[in-house]
Parts: sequence; structure tokens; C-alpha cells
Amino acid sequence: MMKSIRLVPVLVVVLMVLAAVPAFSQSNVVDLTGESGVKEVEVRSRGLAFEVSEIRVNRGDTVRVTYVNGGGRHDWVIDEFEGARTAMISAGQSETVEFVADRAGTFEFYCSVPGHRSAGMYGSFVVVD
Ligand SMILES: [Cu+2]
Repeated sequence: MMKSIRLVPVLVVVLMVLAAVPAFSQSNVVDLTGESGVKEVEVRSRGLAFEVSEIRVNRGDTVRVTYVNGGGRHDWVIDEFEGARTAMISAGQSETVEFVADRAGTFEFYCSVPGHRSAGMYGSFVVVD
């Protein structure tokens, strides 16, 4: 009886932490619109998720993305921009790509391994006009 009473506060804390973790990881926005020069961003993956949820740049920016693979075999791709595609790399590897964000809008970056995008391995790439 004593044990179960003492366990309740611990369970509450554990549940609060578990609830907070996804909220943080889903709101990881990298806003580069206020910076000058080449827009550099590092995107890491962990499991079937990218740790960056949104990247924001200005139209015409040269964007340099370094994808760091935290586990598994993945790539980092945006269909709409030429050069916005890394090779398929393994855990612990990284690759940098550079491209020009030559059109405005909201696009999606994702991993092109079958099933990974639908499992949540994607984010937004926003080009502000
Ligand atoms: Cu993947």
C-alpha cells in the first residue's frame, strides 16, 4: 500500500516528460530569413524523424544543408529544387548539399526510403517571397 502511494508522483512526472518530448521536437523551426549570405542549416535524424521540423529562407537564397544521419539508412530530399538531394547514407555519416531556393512557397523535405516519409520522416521548407 505504501509503495503504490509513493509511486503516483513518480508516474505523474514520467507522463509529463513523455508528453513534453514530442511537443518540443515538432516545433523545431530554423528561421534563416533574417540572416545574410549563404543560409546554412544542419539537419539531424533520429530514428524515423528529422530533428528539424521547419526551415525558413528567402526566395533567391543559396541554401547549404548538412544532413547528419543519427541511425539507419536515409537521405534528405526536396523534389522542387535542383540539387536538394543527398546520397543515401548510413548511420553516423553526413552529407552537405547546396541549392538555390528560386521559388517561393511551402515545400516538403523528406527521406525517400520507401515508407519513411509516411512514418513521419519529413518537414517543411518554407521560401518567403
Ligand atoms: Cu529514412
